[in-house]
Amino acid sequence: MLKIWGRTNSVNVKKALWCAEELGLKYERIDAGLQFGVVNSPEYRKLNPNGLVPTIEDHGYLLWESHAIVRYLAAKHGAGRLWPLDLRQRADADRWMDWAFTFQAAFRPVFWGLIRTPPGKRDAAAIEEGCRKAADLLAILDAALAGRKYVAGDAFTMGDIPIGCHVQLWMRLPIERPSQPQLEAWFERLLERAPYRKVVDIPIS
Ligand SMILES: N[C@@H](CCC(=O)N[C@@H](CS)C(=O)NCC(=O)O)C(=O)O
Repeated sequence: MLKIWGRTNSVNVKKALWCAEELGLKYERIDAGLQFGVVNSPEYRKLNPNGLVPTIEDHGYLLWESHAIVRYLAAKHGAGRLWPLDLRQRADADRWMDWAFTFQAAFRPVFWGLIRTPPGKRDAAAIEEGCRKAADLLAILDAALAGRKYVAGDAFTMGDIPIGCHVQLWMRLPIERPSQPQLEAWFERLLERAPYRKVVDIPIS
């Protein structure tokens, strides 16, 4: 059976879990990272020398890097659905997957500042700047979503998965957000999906 190492509140682990859920895969999840430790043990470092989550093992095949995991699972089990067969549609999906790391870098000070830093130690200026940069980037996605339901067209694909995990945090954190109607409508469409509600839209911690 597919094994997925990683704590459920990690945004990168959520990407692997959401993809597996969308594909209807059976998997075993093993807690690892932050309070669970595990990632610095010699045994885990043999699976993933970075000491990060997620990592998967699929019948003896080891893979780390969340977006590579999403691509692998989508290609293996979701050809013509999560994994677009049309080259340009797949490139579109790939584009938004890679872009999600650009968004993650800009947004990280906001998430870490508000959720993983005690109130007395927060850097308000860094949080504010992160919010501004994140909103500016999301304006690009908001515009791209005009006239399409999902990031790579009218069908849900792997391209929606990484950025969909980051946008859940953006939408649920107690921050001011500019009105971005296409982005909000897309988030509502993601919320209609049971796998998204199950593993992504969970309380933030
Ligand atoms: N680029 C990697 C980044 C992985 C990463 O930074 N994972 C974080 C969780 S989101 C982690 O392992 N942090 C250390 C920990 O949880 O102990 C990926 O996408 O898989």
